[in-house]
Amino acid sequence: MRLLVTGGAGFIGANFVHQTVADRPDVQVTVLDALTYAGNRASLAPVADRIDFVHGDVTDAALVDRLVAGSDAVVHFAAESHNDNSLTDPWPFVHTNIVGTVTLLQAVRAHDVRYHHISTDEVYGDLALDDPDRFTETTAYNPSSPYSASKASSDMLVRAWARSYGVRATLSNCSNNYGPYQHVEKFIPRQITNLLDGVRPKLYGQGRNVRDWIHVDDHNRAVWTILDRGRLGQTYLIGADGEVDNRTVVAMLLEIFGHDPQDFDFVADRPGHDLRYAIDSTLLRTELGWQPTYRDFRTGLEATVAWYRDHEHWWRPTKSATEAGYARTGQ
Ligand code: NAD
Ligand code: TDX
Repeated sequence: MRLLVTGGAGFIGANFVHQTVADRPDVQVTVLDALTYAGNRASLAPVADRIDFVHGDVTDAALVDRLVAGSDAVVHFAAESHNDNSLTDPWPFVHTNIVGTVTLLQAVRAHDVRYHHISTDEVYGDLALDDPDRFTETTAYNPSSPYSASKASSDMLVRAWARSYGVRATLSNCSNNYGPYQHVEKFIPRQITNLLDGVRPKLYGQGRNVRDWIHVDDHNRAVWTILDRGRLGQTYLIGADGEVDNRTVVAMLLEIFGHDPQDFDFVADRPGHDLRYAIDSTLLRTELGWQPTYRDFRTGLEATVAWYRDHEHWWRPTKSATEAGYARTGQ
C-alpha cells in the first residue's frame, strides 16, 4: 500500500508515521508537510530512511494531484491546530484547514483514492461540567473558536464530497492527545517544559476546564482500525474515557516533579474557552473492536515527562519564541 500522510512532521502525524513504519512493513509512506512553525523534520529523523518526505503545501493543487495520483490512500493530518493562534490570526486556519482539505478532496475524487480525514471533538462545542451526556457521532456541530470552526467546515466538505461525488472517505473526531513530539505551545508540554525550566505551570482562568485525554498512540491505532475496517462515509469518534480537569493535570505534574501543589499561577483565560469535552466512543469500540491500551492517564503522563526530560534538544529551539507569544496575550 502506498500511503500519503499529510502533516506527518507534526505531533500526531509523526507518531502515526513511527507506528506505521514499525507495525506495517508493507506500507510505503510519503509525508507531505509544509514545515510550518509546528512541523519539525527532527520528529521524523528516527524513520527518515524508511519514508519519502515532500516539503510542500496541501493547498498546492498541482503537487497534491501528483502525489495523490501515486497513492492508494491518504490520511490527512495537516492543519493549523492551536486554538490560541486562531484567535490571534484566523487566516492560516481558513487557508490550510478549509482550502487544503478541498484541494485534497478534488485530487482523491479525480484519482478515486481512499481518504481518511482527521478531525477533532471540538467541532461539537462544549458541555456543562455536570452534563451526563457525552459527544456522539450524531451530536450537532457547534464550534466555538476559529480553529474548531475551520475543522467543522473541513468535515462538512468531506461529507459533501463523499455523498455527491462518491469519494471513498471516512472521518474521525478525536479528543485531546498527549505524548511525545507535541509542540510546547500545547497545555501538557508547555507545563512540563516550564517545570524543567524552573517556571511555574500556568492555568487559564480558574483551571476548571475538562479535557478528555487520550495517548497519541491509541488515537493512531484507532485511525488504522478505521482505515482497515471503517465503513465508507462514516464518522467515528475516538476517545479513551480520559476526562480530567486542567487543575488536576497540573497537580499531577507538580507531584511528579516533587513540587508543592500550590506552585502554579492562574493567567488570563482564553476568550470563548470551551468548558468540557467528553467522547462516547461506543461505535468505534463495538463496530470495529478498537480499545485504548493506555488506561491510566497518570502512567502515560509520567512517560511523557520522561520523554521531554530526555529530548530537550527536540523542544528547546521552539520554547522561548512560544513563551514570548504567550507573554503578549498575558498567558
Ligand atoms: P500539529 O500542529 O502538531 O501539526 C500540524 C502539521 O501540519 C505540522 O507538521 C505542519 O507543518 C503541517 N502543516 C500545517 N499547515 C500545512 C500546510 N498548509 N500544508 C502542509 N502541511 C501543513 O498538529 P497535531 O496536533 O499533530 O494535529 C494533527 C491533526 O489532528 C489536525 O488535523 C488536528 O486538527 C487533529 N487533532 C488534533 C488533536 C490534538 O489533541 N492535538 C486532537 C484531535 C484532532
Ligand atoms: O498554558 C496553558 N494553560 C491552560 O490552562 C495552555 C496552553 C492551555 N491551557 C488550557 C486550555 C484548555 O482548556 O488547557 C486545555 C488544553 O489546551 P490546549 O493544549 O491548547 O488544547 P485544546 O484547546 O483543548 O485543543 C487541543 O485538543 C483538540 C488541540 O490543540 C486541538 O488541535 C485539538 O483539536
